[in-house]
Amino acid sequence: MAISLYVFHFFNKFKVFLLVTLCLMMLWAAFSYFVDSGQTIPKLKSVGEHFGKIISLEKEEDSQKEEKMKITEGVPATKPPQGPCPALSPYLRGASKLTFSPSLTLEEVEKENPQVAEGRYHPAECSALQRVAILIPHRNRERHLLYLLEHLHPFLQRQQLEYGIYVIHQAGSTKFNRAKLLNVGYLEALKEENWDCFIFHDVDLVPENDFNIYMCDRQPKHLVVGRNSTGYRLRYQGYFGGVTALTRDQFSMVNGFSNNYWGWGGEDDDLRIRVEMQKMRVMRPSADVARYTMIFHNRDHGNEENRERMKLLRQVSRTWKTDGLNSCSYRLLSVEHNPLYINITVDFSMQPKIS
Ligand code: UD2
Ligand code: MN
Repeated sequence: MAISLYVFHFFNKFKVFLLVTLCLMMLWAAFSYFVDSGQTIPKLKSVGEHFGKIISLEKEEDSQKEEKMKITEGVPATKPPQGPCPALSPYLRGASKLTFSPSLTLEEVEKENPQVAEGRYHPAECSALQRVAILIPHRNRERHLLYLLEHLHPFLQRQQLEYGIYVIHQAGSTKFNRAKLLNVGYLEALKEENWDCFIFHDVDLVPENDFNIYMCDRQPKHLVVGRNSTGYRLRYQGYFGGVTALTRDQFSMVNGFSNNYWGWGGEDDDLRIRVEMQKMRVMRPSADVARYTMIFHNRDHGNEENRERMKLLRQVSRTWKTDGLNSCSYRLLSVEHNPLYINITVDFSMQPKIS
């Protein structure tokens, strides 16, 4: 009895200590079981390894990114897809008073138009509604050409057009042939771009109002209602000279201009007759917008009045099918891509002269 009382008393006194010891022994047994079966440590090890891999992958990606950045430095990022330009450009200003400085140089005009390359431009912010080729017949009018380029480039850019300016230069001293030069311009320009619209443009006519839009329409357009030298009034009802806009198809449908008008006059009326014969109707913008300044000039040497023109005009219905784009022969001397325009030089000296 005394012994049993002593044992009870012993356990009672040390019960907390004994319980803790028991728990520790059980934990150690469990731990050593896992260590022996090889489960715990490898798992921990693999997590560690994976973690290490993530860190090293990130390092690798960073270095690849750096490498890529080095390679693409200076190359513009790929452009986001562009929507069409608005029907009416937000940059239009309306009427402007034109000035022509006698000291202006081509270099100055080039500096003013850094976005123009080899005579061509397209808007950066949207895709233009039409691709327009401006065709300018030219001989010995350098000053006029400079003034026209000065005003026309910013004018066309404000209209958000994709465009190219072609100057078609007649070499030699053969009688000037404006219409044939324009046929050459059309044929040569189409060799380098499938232009939608052609603007046939005198070198000495500068547009005064940028609401006079240099785009083609469903009908051939005559853009000069008035000019300073004629009190801004239409010269006569069927007048179709100066600046006209025809689509690629409209111009091809009439077989282009006649090639047979040597010297001054008649070729513009001939084109109007061709247009009317195809049941097309000449359109004009409103008179307050279709205004031009014609830089003053005298009649050029080599462009004397064509006395045959009335006779030729009476024959259009018989001749238009065989005289035009499909019979335009010429000797191409050069095509030069200058910063502000494409210069096409042709020789017509092998052509029969009518005077
Ligand atoms: C009118 C017409 C023009 C044309 C011409 C008759 C207007 C505003 N213009 O112009 O479109 O029908 O009569 O042919 O009504 N050129 C040269 N160098 C020359 C000669 C002519 O570059 O030596 C070019 C130049 O682009 C000039 C165009 O041909 O603007 C028309 O010649 P113009 O200006 O002498 O004739 P003009 O003003 O009577
Ligand atoms: Mn003129």
